[in-house]
Amino acid sequence: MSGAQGTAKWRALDSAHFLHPFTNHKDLHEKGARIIERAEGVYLWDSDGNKILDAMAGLWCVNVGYGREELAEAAYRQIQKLPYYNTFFQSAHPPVVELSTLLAQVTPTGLNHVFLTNSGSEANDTVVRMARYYWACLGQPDKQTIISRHNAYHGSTVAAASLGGMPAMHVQGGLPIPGIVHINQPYWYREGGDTAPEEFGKQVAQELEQKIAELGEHNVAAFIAEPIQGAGGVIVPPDSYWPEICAICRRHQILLVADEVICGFGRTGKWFGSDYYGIQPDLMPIAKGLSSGYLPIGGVMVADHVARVIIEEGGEFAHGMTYSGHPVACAVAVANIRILRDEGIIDNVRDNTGPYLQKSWRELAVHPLVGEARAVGFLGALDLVADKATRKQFDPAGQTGILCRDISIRLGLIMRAVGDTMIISPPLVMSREEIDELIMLATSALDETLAAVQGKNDSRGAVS
Ligand code: PXG
Repeated sequence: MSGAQGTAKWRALDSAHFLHPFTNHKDLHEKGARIIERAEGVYLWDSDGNKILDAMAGLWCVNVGYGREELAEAAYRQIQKLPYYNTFFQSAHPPVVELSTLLAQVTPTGLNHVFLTNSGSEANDTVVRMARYYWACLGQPDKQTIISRHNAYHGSTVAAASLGGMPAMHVQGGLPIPGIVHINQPYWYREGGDTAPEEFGKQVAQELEQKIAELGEHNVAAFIAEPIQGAGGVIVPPDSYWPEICAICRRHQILLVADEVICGFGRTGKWFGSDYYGIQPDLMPIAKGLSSGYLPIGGVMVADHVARVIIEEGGEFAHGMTYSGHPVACAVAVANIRILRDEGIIDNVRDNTGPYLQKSWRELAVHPLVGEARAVGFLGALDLVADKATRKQFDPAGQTGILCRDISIRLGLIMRAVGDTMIISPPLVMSREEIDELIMLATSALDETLAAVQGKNDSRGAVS
């Protein structure tokens, strides 16, 4: 069944049975879900046959684009040969060893070990346990507290949501768990006021040092941050931020955790956000682009000096999942990394399509609705404002973003709204022509949004 009838059937069954993540179900049941049936390259097709340009790469993950036969074949071959075996009890299999070796090659220098998980959330749960375990192995069991940032996103399990700094997540389920505290984020446009960006970057980084002093260095295990905050609104820190953070972590002997779940595997035009900013992390969670989302897999890259302690000083690290190092997911991740490497996809983002996208995207700053347009690699954000001169936000906050998102999707472009910030994270294989289409559609979405907020147009892009 296809077309309107098919859509109605899928929507009815979806409403009847499926509980969606991060969704207000009452709203969804009134509207009905968008049913995506297939995809190719950078395009999706919904059950009504609409073709949609996916400027979010699924959920920041389909880095090599949709429809890569090599990945389907890698999965098929591995399922035939060995669909599952565990990596507990002193077992391994070729795909997990191959992936671990390949990861040691493509990740920053000194990160030559990996602990594998099934998602970014599990990777960050692993970070919490491993960082604390590391210090315990070194005879410093009080070094337990992990410092994170307000408005960070590190996942949705209990520990990962606690690391995250999203108030809406913390109020549900009594989070954060003990031993996790937050400092401010380096969001200059919304929080920097009259302070120059570089000065602001330094100031917020120095909050880390203040927090360490307040807690006592002997109680702090680690600091965790995304090189560029993704789900928080593609927040690009001022250049002064990361060097200061790195220096503080070294000065005080606390582990530096760079959450590369979004920034990893080419998103910034370098293999990792840590390469982009010159960060040398001690632990580095990865997921999403690791398999381009074709199968669920995540992990934590572990620096040699941390791995040495766990291997030589520890006994058994009592942590792991049935599917840690799942052979089929590993085989797909290996094939995916080879595509990224052998086709020069990341270099192309760095040298060709990335600069092209960034230039066009930044030009959207002339639009009356756009306060700031920022972009790095294949990540972009537009902060929508009611008044450009004062950076005044819309009241109520968030509705204009949702309006713009709904208009955008109706026009055939998946752009995501974080409050009143529009964000993109396209597949890394997007061509210049497809970028032109993205910019054209985003411009139309902004124009229609402006007309709607000015009340000139009874837009069909209803607020959800
Ligand atoms: N770290 C970061 C930096 C992430 O962005 C996770 C960890 C957790 O990964 P898993 O695989 O457990 O989802 C993420 C995930 C959004 C959105 O709305 C972003 C994520 C997940 C779901 C929604 O932007 N990022």
